[in-house]
Amino acid sequence: MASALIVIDVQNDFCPGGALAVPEGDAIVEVINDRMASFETVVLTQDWHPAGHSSFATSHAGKQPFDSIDMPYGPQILWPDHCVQSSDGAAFHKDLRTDADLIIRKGFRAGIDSYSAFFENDQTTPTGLDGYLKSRGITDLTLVGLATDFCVAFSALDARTCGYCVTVDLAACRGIDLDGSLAAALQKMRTADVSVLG
Ligand code: VGL
Ligand code: ZN
Repeated sequence: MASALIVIDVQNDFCPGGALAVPEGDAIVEVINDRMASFETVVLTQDWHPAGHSSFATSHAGKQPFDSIDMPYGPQILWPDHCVQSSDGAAFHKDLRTDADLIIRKGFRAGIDSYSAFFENDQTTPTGLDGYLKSRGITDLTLVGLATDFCVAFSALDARTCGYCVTVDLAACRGIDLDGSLAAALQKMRTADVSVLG
């Protein structure tokens, strides 16, 4: 059994003071750094949008952040501009250990969002992470990071689809919780046999 720690989107824009701040988003940084010591393989993900990305409310006339729209691939929540490529907001939290084996960027195509570390929001376009992990013989994943109810949950569910044994460690996650999204995400993960700790 080979396992990897997947650290989702621990970036300035998701921390207090950031453009899409997750409450207590920075409180998990030291917890995650500690967890890294227990894994031989560590992967970081980085939300990485071009300016004017289609997931930004500012790209749609008359829309506000947290409105929903229909995209060709399905419904999409609109967000404040965040994690714009090479901006300070897109950088990892300054205290996060970044000596990882792989950093995978996602959400870099203008017309499609990518919550999951495995597939973009069309649920079809792969990011390449599955191939990386499988070719290294990794079978078990522990997911931590931001936000529990979006990028962590979507990644965990796709990881189950890809056949991994998946744990989400809630002590090292924080959620956005938009209209009950946190409870719904926890329920979906448990139903999909994700081991939800905490
Ligand atoms: C995320 C909303 C938009 C996340 C990323 O990391 O959970 N949420 N982009
Ligand atoms: Zn994003």
